[in-house]
Amino acid sequence: MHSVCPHDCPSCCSLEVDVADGRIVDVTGTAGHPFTQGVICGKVREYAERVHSPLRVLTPLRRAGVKGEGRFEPISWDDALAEIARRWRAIAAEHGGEAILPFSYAGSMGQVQFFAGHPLFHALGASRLDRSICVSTAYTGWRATVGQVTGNDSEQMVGADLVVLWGVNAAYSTINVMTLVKQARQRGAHVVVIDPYRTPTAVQADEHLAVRPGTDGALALAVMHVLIAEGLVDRDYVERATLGFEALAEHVKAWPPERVAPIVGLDASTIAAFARRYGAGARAFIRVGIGLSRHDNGGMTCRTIACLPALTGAYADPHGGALLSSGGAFALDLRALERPDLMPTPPPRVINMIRLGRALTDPDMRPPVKALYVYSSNPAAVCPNQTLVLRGLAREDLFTVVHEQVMTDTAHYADLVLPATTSMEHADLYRSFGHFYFQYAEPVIAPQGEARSNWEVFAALARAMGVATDHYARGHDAALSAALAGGEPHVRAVTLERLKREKSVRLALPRPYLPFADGAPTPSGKVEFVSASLAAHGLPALPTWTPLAEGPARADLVARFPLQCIVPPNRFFLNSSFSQSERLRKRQGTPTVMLAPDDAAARGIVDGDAVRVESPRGAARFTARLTDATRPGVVVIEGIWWHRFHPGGRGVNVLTDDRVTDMGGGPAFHSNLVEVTRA
Ligand SMILES: Nc1nc2c(c(=O)[nH]1)N[C@H]1C(S)=C(S)[C@@H](COP(=O)(O)OP(=O)(O)OC[C@H]3O[C@@H](n4cnc5c(=O)[nH]c(N)nc54)[C@H](O)[C@@H]3O)O[C@H]1N2
Ligand SMILES: Nc1nc2c(c(=O)[nH]1)N[C@H]1C(S)=C(S)[C@@H](COP(=O)(O)OP(=O)(O)OC[C@H]3O[C@@H](n4cnc5c(=O)[nH]c(N)nc54)[C@H](O)[C@@H]3O)O[C@H]1N2
Ligand code: SF4
Ligand SMILES: [Mo]
Repeated sequence: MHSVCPHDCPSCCSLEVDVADGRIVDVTGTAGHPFTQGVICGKVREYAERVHSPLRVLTPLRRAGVKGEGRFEPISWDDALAEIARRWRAIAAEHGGEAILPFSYAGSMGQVQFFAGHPLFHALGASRLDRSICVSTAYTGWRATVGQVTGNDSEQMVGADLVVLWGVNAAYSTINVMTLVKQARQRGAHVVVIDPYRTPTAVQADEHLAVRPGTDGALALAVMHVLIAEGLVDRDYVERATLGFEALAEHVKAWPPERVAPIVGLDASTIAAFARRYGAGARAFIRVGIGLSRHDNGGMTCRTIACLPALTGAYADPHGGALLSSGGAFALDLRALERPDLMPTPPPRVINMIRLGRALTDPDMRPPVKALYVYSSNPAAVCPNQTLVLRGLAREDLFTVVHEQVMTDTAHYADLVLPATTSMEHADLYRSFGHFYFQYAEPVIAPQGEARSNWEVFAALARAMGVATDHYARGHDAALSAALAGGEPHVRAVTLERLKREKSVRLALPRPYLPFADGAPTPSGKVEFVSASLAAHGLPALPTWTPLAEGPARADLVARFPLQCIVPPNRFFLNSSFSQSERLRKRQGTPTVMLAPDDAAARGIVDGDAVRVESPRGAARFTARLTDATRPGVVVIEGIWWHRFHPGGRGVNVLTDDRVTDMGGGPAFHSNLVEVTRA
């Protein structure tokens, strides 16, 4: 039976599911889907184990122990819904609607489940959540240069001469890109990976540029310096499609490879050779990862990289260009799903999700957050500054509801846990952030236990609270149809009827898709080397590089925390999802920190030692893995383990900070200084 992977992964794979006796028995990738091409990751191959997990929540539960302990007793749906309505009414009456905070992210990328709560919470006048944890920084930077979060279709990279995988570990995070990379390589493309450590993606490349974390902006400036100094610029493209070339040319004179070399940690000759290779022709495709934006300077980094194909004219080449994300191409009319018209005026306050810990513990919050409703996210594990998040979640006076598929770390802190359906049990429409196909999936099995979808629960809560009932009464198909019909023309061409019939429908975009061939949807209509909108926000108008707020330039911190620590995804979890799986935990091994042998020797650490990693925020325990895959001075902690499976009971995000990056209010997950010691 057909399905679609619901997870927050650019691949958004089309799935074939074998079902027997109402249970999932096997999940594989759809061979005929042009992007999936029959390949899916090792996580979703084990989906049967997730759907039928012993940690699955199957009935509503009420807390029977202290917060965090995880003792619960079953209750009925009617009792759970009545209790929520009673508590919310009392809280809203005493403190106002803003004392209620919804908290969600992309547990499901299905548009019904993702947006299901917005109309209810808007109608309640609840605090709004800035869903900034993943792409905000990258998208804000990208838009500054090219106006829209889209780019050249990665299927087009197959014909490229040069493929650059810049800050993306596709072998883990979007495996189908590797299918395309391999095809490009077989046709003769040279593949370069730019990443602080030698990832499995880098191992498969022709060349690995091991930059220091947070220095890609400087590297891109040096590339521009060489392109311009050596006349490797497409004058015709620059003339017709860009703004501010003269100012850029003057500006990058100050960024020769010799100056940049000590910043990025590569030889000047290596940088110049990369620039010349990039400038050799327009048939160069850059796949930019969102991972590299998770730094203090991450927005500017993405903005700067987006300038490169505009210098060489690669944006106009059928096999060149760049893609950060295809997300903005799915230009639905979100008002139909979110219903901002239901909000009171003035609209309620906005709380940045990466500062959840602060929102829950700050004594100056007016009104205080008294009710938290978590769905499609596991903030106890994934949010930065975990210590503060857990302190907030432990508050006795906070009424917390968690709607979940599995008993997560966050669920352990709930007053009420509600059972959620998986994508195998509900219908939804999926958009991707790596390809250009809308997909639709029907349920393939019945809801497990008493599980209900986000839409069903919010519809029931809307009835119980007596708000937004019309929206839910019309049903999710009506909302989806309206969102499609109100979208941009290439979205409008995709109807729900067609999706139900064909399952996967490409956006009505031309092939090859060259959105920036003659300009870009910025205020000037051009690819902007100079951005007046950034200047208006007090940011540099020209691409530039600034040292990390928490990096080697911070002598005060470096004395105590001399190592840079990045915290990218691991292979077998997806954020914290799949950490529930015993099988995948086994394959993943144990929470580890990768250390260069020299750094380890200087600390008397040998491979396999239990170590303590400490940042200015706190400390957690890991197993040391000595490897020359990372350079001295840079340590790597992959993946997010649930606390209860972590030695010491605290995870990686104890180390990370909740300060915001240069743009978009996103987190600087990878800008950490740490020290590692033997435990
Ligand atoms: N297996 C697996 N797959 C996933 C996820 C997962 O947790 N596990 N998460 C999913 C989600 S939510 C997302 S948003 C996507 C993320 O996927 P992408 O945005 O495509 O990025 P990642 O693969 O996370 O990229 C992280 C890479 O960036 C590198 N990096 C870190 N700092 C720098 C830097 O300063 N410069 C450069 N050049 N590189 C740097 C890291 O070392 C790592 O290899 O993946 C999705 N897919
Ligand atoms: N250290 C570190 N921290 C990170 C990152 C990193 O690279 N390093 N990456 C960050 C990124 S990119 C992201 S996107 C965030 C992700 O953070 P989250 O979005 O919180 O991701 P998950 O940990 O996958 O948790 C999603 C939860 O939603 C549940 N769920 C799935 N579908 C549904 C549904 O339909 N209904 C309901 N009610 N629940 C559902 C799943 O069971 C799962 O527990 O984490 C961030 N945190
Ligand atoms: S997690 Fe990503 S690669 Fe794995 S099946 Fe889902 S969409 Fe495909
Ligand atoms: Mo993400």
